[in-house]
Amino acid sequence: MSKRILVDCHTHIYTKRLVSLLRSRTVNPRIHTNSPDGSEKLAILPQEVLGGRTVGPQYWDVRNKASFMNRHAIDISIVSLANPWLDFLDAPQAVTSAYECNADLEQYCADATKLFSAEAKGEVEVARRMKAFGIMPLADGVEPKEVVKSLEVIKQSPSLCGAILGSRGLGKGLDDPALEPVWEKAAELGLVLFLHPHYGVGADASKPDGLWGAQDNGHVLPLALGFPFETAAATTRLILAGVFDRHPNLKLLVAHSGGALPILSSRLASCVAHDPHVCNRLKHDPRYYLGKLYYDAVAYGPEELEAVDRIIGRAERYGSGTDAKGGKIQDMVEVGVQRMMFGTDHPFFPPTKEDGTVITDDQTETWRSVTENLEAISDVPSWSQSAKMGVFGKNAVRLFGL
Ligand code: 5CU
Repeated sequence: MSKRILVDCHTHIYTKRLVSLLRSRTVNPRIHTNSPDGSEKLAILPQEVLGGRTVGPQYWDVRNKASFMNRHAIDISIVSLANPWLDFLDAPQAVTSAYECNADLEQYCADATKLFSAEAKGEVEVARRMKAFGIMPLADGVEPKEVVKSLEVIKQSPSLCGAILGSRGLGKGLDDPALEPVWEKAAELGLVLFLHPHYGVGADASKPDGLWGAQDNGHVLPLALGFPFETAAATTRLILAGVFDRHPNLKLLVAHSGGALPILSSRLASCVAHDPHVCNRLKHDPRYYLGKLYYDAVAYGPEELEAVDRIIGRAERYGSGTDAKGGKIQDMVEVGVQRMMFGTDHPFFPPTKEDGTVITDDQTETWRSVTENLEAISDVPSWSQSAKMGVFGKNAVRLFGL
């Protein structure tokens, strides 16, 4: 059995330039020090009126990311900018900022290589250990040709192996026809696009004071439910707009194991089948397209991972029309799992103390959000050892050409 390689395909940072920008702002997204203890808080979610999450160097310092990787035996990280990316900037700022961020991300990876070279332990060649998703200038009013240009820049950047994006696109969502050249270019260049939520669907259940519910539920509702529904809605809009029919080679990695989409996919298929207007514009049953996507394995439980694998595997049955024909589910086991990849969501979800306070100095702690996701992969009953090795890292090595 070959040695395990662990690749973290879902791990975030803010570049130092973005941190300075967030510190200079008086409305969300911003970093402020208005909390009672005066510590810096990152307030990014749209309804987050008070507070935010405690931030420190783990959000921007490469030494911190390297220490986190070494502590958790992560061989390779593909870092991505954290939400809300450049969504909040005006068009000229977004275009300039995308160039700056992509240069800063390249430098971040170079700095990591220097750090890892100084330590030089581990099996993976140091220059391969830190990679990044680039960023496109997706904000209101940006010309699609600027977005296309950014993909060309990303393709030329040695450490960038795809691009992260949210669900807003140029302000009208991802099924905006203006984005057509973007999908075309990403598919042509073979770049993986990583779709990640920020706004939350159903987030309007919040109260004006930002407590999300009649009780103070902290960040639980928007993160656990709002995020996955947003991801499901954004991916569904891409599918229903025929984007994967026109660009079958488009590689889309979907955050949090596809959010709510896998479990709702047969309901989606039924709703489409009952709506000829929508049904007639698609080449396939909606479930087919789930087999064309890639999924992180940030689901925290073996049962959920197994269900996603089966649902993706089942998609093959819907390849040639709108009926379910051929292939038993058992035949499809380990088709889906080859499209799934380990992730941590670092530096979000840091360890907490028993009294509930967040541990901000995280240089020594093992993070539950990591161990839970590792154990979930190890514990999927139907996965062979080689399928698990794929999810730990080999699938990502293959997809990203690492
Ligand atoms: O804690 C949070 O708000 C987040 C976030 O904003 N983005 C993310 O990827 N994970 C957690």
